[in-house]
Amino acid sequence: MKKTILGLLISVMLVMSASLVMAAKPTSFDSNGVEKGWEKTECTRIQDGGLLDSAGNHISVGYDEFGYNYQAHMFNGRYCDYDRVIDGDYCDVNLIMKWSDTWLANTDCNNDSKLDRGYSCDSENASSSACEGAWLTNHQSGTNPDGTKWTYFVKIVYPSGGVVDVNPVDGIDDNTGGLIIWGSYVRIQQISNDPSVPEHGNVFSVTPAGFGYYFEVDAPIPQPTEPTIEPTSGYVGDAFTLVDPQGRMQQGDLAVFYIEATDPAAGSPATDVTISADNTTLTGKVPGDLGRGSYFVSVRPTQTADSRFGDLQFQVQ
Ligand SMILES: [Ca+2]
Ligand SMILES: [Ca+2]
Ligand SMILES: [Ca+2]
Repeated sequence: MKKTILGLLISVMLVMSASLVMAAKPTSFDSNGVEKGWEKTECTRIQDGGLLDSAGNHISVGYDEFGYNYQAHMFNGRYCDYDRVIDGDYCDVNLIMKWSDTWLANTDCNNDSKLDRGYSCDSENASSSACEGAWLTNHQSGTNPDGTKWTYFVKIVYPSGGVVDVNPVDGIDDNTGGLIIWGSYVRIQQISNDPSVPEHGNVFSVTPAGFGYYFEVDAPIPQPTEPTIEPTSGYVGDAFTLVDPQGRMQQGDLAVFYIEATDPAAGSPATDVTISADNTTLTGKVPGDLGRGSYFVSVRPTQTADSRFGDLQFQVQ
């Protein structure tokens, strides 16, 4: 599919200029008296002015005519305009890109009049996004010849420690399992919805695909937190607390304990169950008729209904 190929080609265009000269004081010199170190100066922000694109146009805060909003780390426009030249191929494809500050910052801190890339890895050159904490997403959409709509989403990251493709040499990063792109990056997730193919949902992802797994900071999309139960073991009659940060429980739900690999509908509901008003917290007591063993706890509206979310393990002593 064309859109898949497009997805592989897109990157954020580098903003460049050589016009802004910063008044940085030299702090060290080589044996010939040539400056080799400069005082750290304030970073130049877009709103300070002076940062230019490759065509010599000033960039400013907000969206430009192409669809870039460098201040917001976003592009929202036509695919054909991502190269900062209006028109071209695939103008009927909508494109949204987002990127981390490590991928392309909204400041110039090394005073070369370009927005920085990978500043935390190379504060002197700051010209390569191949740096831990760099990520980019593409979200493309369009209309097929038959009138149906398609969407395509891809998450690209710089993997911690860099790409390794040695064993086996197969274009897949040995550490993350992600598909290697542009030599230094991996695609950790691709989602396609296209009735003409057909494709519906996840076509590829490493596990887990959330950015939060790869980077402790700078995660753009908070991943929903899965439910927990505390404690995870105890005696019959013991109190327990089950928390679903997503608030998917409903008043009146049951917390059914059942032995692994048996039918939950034949399990035993917890006693003294109460659910908080915000539907995030269920408290109850381990049912009194359970023997020792490994159980699962299913939160469900009725004994025979589906679980609200993934069942949780509990060990009865
Ligand atoms: Ca173009
Ligand atoms: Ca720079
Ligand atoms: Ca490999």
